[in-house]
Amino acid sequence: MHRSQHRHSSCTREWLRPARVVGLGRNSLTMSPDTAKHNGKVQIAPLRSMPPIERFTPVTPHLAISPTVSVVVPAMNEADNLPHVFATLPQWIDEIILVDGNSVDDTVAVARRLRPNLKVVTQTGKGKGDALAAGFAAASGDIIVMIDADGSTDGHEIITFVGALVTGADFVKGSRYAAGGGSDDLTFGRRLGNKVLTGIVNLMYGTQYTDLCYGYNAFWSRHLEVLDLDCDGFEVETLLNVRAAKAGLKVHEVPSHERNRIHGESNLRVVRDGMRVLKTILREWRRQPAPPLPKPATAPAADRGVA
Ligand SMILES: Nc1nc2c(ncn2[C@@H]2O[C@H](COP(=O)(O)OP(=O)(O)OP(=O)(O)O)[C@@H](O)[C@H]2O)c(=O)[nH]1
Ligand SMILES: [Mg+2]
Repeated sequence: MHRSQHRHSSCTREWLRPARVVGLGRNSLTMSPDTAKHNGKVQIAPLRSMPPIERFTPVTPHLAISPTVSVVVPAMNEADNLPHVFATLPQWIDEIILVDGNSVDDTVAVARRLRPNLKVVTQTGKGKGDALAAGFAAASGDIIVMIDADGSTDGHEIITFVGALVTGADFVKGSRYAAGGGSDDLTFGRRLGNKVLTGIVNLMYGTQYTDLCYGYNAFWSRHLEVLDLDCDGFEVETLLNVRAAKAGLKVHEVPSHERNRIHGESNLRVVRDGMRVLKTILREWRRQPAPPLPKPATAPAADRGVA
């Protein structure tokens, strides 16, 4: 057999054997059998459970994902901020759901003008928690991302949340305190309150959260049942974080930078809402543990939806 033919056939045989990359040297990749070097390029054998290639949406020049992504935006009188917020949302998002809190400004009209295919949900109850519950119920994506409508959360960061989900997390928390995160918005009082409340949750639930009351989070929609959102106000993020821990979800934190609200007034009242958060933490402690995790529909998250 000609030498080059021999090289080619041994390479093909190698390619057919299942396995994974086992080491990355300075100039070389140590391969175990489901990778192979062909014409100088490393090739990785397709995973058995991978969806067909048409199901993948490119999200960066280096990454394509197969799960669909819904973004839920609670908004109450945010007409002036929505153009800024929507301008940061990436094109590859499958669905945007605006949950209108009976706004008295042009929130809904502005949103529809910016994104004609937007889904609008008008909440029937009161508060951000109620709005998010309604938005989550209306979402059809495999992944749900929640962001604020006041310009404080940046849609460009969505890829970081989605990236953590497709590589194995069940629930991803934005954190202003993780390395790379920050806030232009936290006053001394809010920072202190958030720190104390985060510490209480970590102590009670064995978590290692660095942030608790932050509105930028994402999760697989299949976990909606265990998250079982049933609250009204700004305690909503705490409830999600505590329920995720109680249900044994794999929670990752990703750094996020919170900006100041661009226009309008905050709806948060530090003492009132701080007390609601504390009550939520204690009430959840007294309640039954969350029901067991649902079985994944197919393979583990890390095996699905990332290319
Ligand atoms: N639909 C709906 N949205 C709400 C309600 N309350 C707050 N929101 C939205 O929830 C998001 C967060 O509310 P903010 O008032 O900014 O509260 P915050 O971010 O904790 O406070 P700041 O840091 O001061 O902005 C914003 O997009 C609000 O428009 C509500 O009752 N219904
Ligand atoms: Mg805000």
